[in-house]
Amino acid sequence: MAETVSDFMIQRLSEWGVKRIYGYPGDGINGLMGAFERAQKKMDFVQVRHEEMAAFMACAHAKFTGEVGVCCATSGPGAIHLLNGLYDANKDHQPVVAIVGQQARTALGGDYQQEVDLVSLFKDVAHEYVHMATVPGQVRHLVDRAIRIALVERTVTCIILPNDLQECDAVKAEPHKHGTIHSGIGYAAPRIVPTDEDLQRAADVLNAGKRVAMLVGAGCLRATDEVIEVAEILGAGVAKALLGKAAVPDDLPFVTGSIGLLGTKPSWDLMMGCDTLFMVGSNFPYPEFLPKEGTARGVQIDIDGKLLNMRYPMEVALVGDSAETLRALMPLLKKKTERAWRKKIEENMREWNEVLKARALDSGDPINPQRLFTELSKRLPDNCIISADSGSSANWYARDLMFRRGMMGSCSGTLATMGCGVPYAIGAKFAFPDRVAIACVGDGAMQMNGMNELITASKYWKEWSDPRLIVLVLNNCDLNQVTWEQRIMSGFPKFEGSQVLPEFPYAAYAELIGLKGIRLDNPEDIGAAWDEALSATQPVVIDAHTDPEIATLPPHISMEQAANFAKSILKGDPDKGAMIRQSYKQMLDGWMPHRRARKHEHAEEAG
Ligand SMILES: Cc1ncc(C[n+]2csc(CCOP(=O)(O)OP(=O)(O)O)c2C)c(N)n1
Ligand SMILES: [Mg+2]
Repeated sequence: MAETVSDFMIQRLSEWGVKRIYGYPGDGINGLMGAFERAQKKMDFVQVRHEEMAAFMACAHAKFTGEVGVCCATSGPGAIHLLNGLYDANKDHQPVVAIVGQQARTALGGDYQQEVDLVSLFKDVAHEYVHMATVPGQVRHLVDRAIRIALVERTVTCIILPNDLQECDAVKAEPHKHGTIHSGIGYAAPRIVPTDEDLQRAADVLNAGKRVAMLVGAGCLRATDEVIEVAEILGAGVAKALLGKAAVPDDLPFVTGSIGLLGTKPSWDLMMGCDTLFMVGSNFPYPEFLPKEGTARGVQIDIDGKLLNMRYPMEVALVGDSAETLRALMPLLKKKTERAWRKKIEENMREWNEVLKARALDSGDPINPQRLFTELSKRLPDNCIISADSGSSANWYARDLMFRRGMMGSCSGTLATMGCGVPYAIGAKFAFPDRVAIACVGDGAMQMNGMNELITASKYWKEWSDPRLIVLVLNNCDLNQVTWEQRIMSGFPKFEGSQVLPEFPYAAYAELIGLKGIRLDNPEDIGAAWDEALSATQPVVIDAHTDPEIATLPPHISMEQAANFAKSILKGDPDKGAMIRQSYKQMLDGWMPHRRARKHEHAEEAG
């Protein structure tokens, strides 16, 4: 059989280094599936339960490896299903290529079955590059450009392939004549560093500052040593945006952890007390957690000039790669000898760690979710990869897990979509089969799609050299994050009609599909459950029955938020008794953590 357009496409993708494509079949991509079958050694096809999951996994691949992620889907419904996962990649600036089928060229424009205007459909999410092939000779440059543009622009691109074209004979090279394209393979990322004069301007501001606060994001994930060294020179504290959680280890005393609604109090104090804000590789959105305009001088570095000077009016805002730029900056920085600011930050962190401890030790009904995370934190295996879904789990992931060097973690940072937790962890297992992956997911997200994707795990786990994939389900029978947002942001009582979730036996379900299930409803058993899951020889679901009345308290509560909370009680929140009790305990922990933690310890000793 002559090589088809589809064979050539897969060959070309593999020459670009792509080894795996996540997808789901359909007659819009039958030709492509035939080529996968013929290319078995060259390209893996990972069959998911839903095309959106394929896009999440491709996004996870990009996030955890730095390489391009690829997903594919059939025409019409399959292509439409990809969208949310592709938006997740787009908003978090990940290079992902989507390959979608289309009806036959002869049928297009004929209101044919499953005919959807895919160029228009993908025009927003893949605005940098979306093209439909109409003749075989286009395929070479469509693949080359889709991958290159995804990498250069750190974005989503899309190739649309009509099904009849997929089975045409391949055209590897067009004749050397007018109107043809002759593209090639390969992309090497450039070194991007600001000019010497601009670096000096940045250094002058940073050197003049007495209280420097660094805020680092996803752009610093590959700049760990540089961030630490610059922070040491500047005597700065380092706060981390959610996607930058793995950028610097949490065991350094000047790292204040997460920032924002799911942030820490020391990050809040760092931002409110600094005289100089140094933002590197972050597009953290919420202004109320940054210094008030005019109270601090600002320096920013970002690889993407479009993201500069948007969140805070910076005095010096430079386009540059984080690691390269910080390295170039170091010789221009003067070591700060006055260390009072730094001491204060470290003191705040010591206090805060007590608060976290005390809050996690508060009793819950039946389980205080924070305790699950602090117990996991002590046991995190080296080089593990953690995902968190959108929901209350993102708060505990951000605050209670202490990352060490070599670990990775992610979530849907900018789109903040539910449903990414389980597919991200599966994507992590395919990319790094020898590492432990742990997904922290709410019961809403499990019911939305996590449970289905566990079937994908049950299909593939035996292929992984280390089978450990652990899914922690926060089973609170509630869409808890939103319940609390309704209470605190809007002053509405919990609307049971929208918030309460049906019960479901997640552990039993895991067993049903050949995985291990651990049902957890006693706080005394948390440590043992983690030990069991972490030593399992197959994927595990921990079905943890957690208390929905433990608030995901922001690090700083405004008067308006406190008033809203009170309003939601006055308006008759159905859970007000437990909610007031739990919130009171958690707030007390914030005020006098030492006394509270000691009390817990005594109580534990007493029995
Ligand atoms: C696709 C999608 N739908 C709705 C939301 C809004 N939302 C954010 S968090 C959340 C609740 C999540 O509930 P669950 O998964 O049970 O986690 P919990 O907060 O209860 O721990 C909702 C509905 C969203 N972010 N994404
Ligand atoms: Mg829930």
